[in-house]
This record gives sequence, C-alpha cells and structure tokens, in this order.
Amino acid sequence: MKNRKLTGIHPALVTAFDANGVDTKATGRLVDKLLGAGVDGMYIGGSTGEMVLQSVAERKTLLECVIEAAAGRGAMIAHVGAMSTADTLELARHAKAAGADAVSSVTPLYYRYTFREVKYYYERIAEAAELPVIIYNIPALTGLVLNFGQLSELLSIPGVGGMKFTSSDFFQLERLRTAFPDHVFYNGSDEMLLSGLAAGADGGIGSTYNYQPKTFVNIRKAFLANDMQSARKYQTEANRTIEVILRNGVLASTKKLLELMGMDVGLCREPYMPLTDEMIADLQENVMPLLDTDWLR
Ligand code: MN9
Repeated sequence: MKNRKLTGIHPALVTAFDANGVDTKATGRLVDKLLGAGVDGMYIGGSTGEMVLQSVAERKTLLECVIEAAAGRGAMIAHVGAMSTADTLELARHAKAAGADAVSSVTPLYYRYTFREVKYYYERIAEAAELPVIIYNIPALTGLVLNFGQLSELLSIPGVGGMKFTSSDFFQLERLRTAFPDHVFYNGSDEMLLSGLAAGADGGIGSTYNYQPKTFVNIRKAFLANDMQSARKYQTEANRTIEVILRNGVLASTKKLLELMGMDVGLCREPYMPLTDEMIADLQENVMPLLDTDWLR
C-alpha cells in the first residue's frame, strides 16, 4: 500500500546559514510558513539544501530544527546521501531517531561505481534507516544514467519506497510508475511538474517551491481536479520565474528571492558566489512582481 503521507508537494528546502553555521531560527521560520502555505512536507538537506557543503554535525542540526518547526505537520524526508557511506549510514540512523518519515539519497557520488555497488549502497541505507528509502535519480548532476531495468532493481530492494525522478525522460517515469504502482514517485524538475504528474508522479520535490509554494500546490490541486486549463496556467506562472532564475543560478537566486520577500536565509556557501547587482536587478524586475508574498506574513 502506498504511503499516502509521503505524496504531494515537498519543497527541497533551502538551508539558512549565518556566520555560525546553520541558522536554525530562520530555517524553522521558513518551514513554518511553507507548511502554512499548504505544502505536504519537506525534503531536507538535498541538493537545494547544500548537503555537500555541510558537515555531518550541521546536517543533523538542520534535520532536528526542521522536524521541530514542523511540529507534526507534513512528511519529513531526510536526504542522507554523502561522499562517504559511513556518513550516509550515520545520517540515516540519526534521521530515524530524529523522527523523519523517510530517508533519501542521490546515487553514490564522484566515482564511477558499478551498478552492483550502487545497489549495495541502497541496501545498506535501507538496513540502517529502517524507514522507507526514496532513491534520488538525478543523472544530470551525478553523471550516472540508469536504465529501466537498473532503476527497477533499485526500486525492488526491500525497504525502498519510491523515487525522486529528476529527468525529463517521462517515458521512463511512466514505465516505472506502472511497474511499481505502490511506490511513491516525485517529479524533480519544477519547470515540468505538470508533465511529471501526467506521467504518473504522485507529487513533486523542488527548489523553486521555496519561494512560490502555492503555485505548485495549485498545479497539483488543479491536476487532481482534472482542471487542465488551470493546471497549465499555474505551470506557466511558475515557469516565468524559473526562466529568470536559471540564468542567474538557481540556488543563489532562490535564497535572494526569499530575502527580497522579507525572509533572510543568508547566502549559499562557497564556492557559490553572491549575485552581482545586475543579477539582483534582474530578479527585482522580472521575478518579484510575479510573486505572491501573502503566505510569508
Ligand atoms: O531536484 C531540483 N534540481 C536540482 C530538484 O537541484 C538540480 C529542481 O527543483 C531544480 O532546481 C528546478 C530548477 O531547474 O527544477
């Protein structure tokens, strides 16, 4: 039976930083507002959460502060992928102890591991976490392209409950969805959420949900109500902003937009760089007028 709690719209939460590390206050405030805006849960410490730029201790602090701020609202999916599998397993055990609902990980990073090793990696996470494991398939960033047979093998590992699918191969998504009706599938590319839903995704996980949560909640609502005209209108609304942030850098722009909206979450960590004045002006002129800020009040 599909875990209903895990379906729906989940911001790939940004991590707020200040001079001392994770800014737990600002992160908590954002979590509270996003849940108030109607999202179904949080994806914590993933690519958007700058996981590879944090220590293991910081990642634990982050997860704890998010779960505390959520106070029982929504599903908490902890991304636990790290360079070292020992760190991943430590984070997976911690996620369970901290009260997460599921864990997730990108395919193992940097080396060209064999598929046998990739599979072993997820078996180890499933064993350690004792929570549903969400495979995070993002070939454009990891460089690892898996075919239908390989993704099916990963989804068949005991304890694996679903997949975050960040690719535009919607044929592959539909084939997986149909082959694994009880697993949870998330669309990963915000600019194509509606296409992912049409291919059978149960929801989405995305960076740009951080600054326009209601637009994505509305896309899914309209889709579920068979109101395609509205669903397309909301997707277009989202894409007008995404087009601008793609040319300025998705993570730094997402954080800057939150700051411009009155929710300062600090900068991205190095080697990310602060936006230039020209880039900020582009966001001010071409994104800010399109955004609803009521949910932040
Ligand atoms: O998986 C995100 N992908 C990355 C989720 O972080 C690489 C997306 O939410 C994109 O940031 C978004 C903008 O391209 O679709």
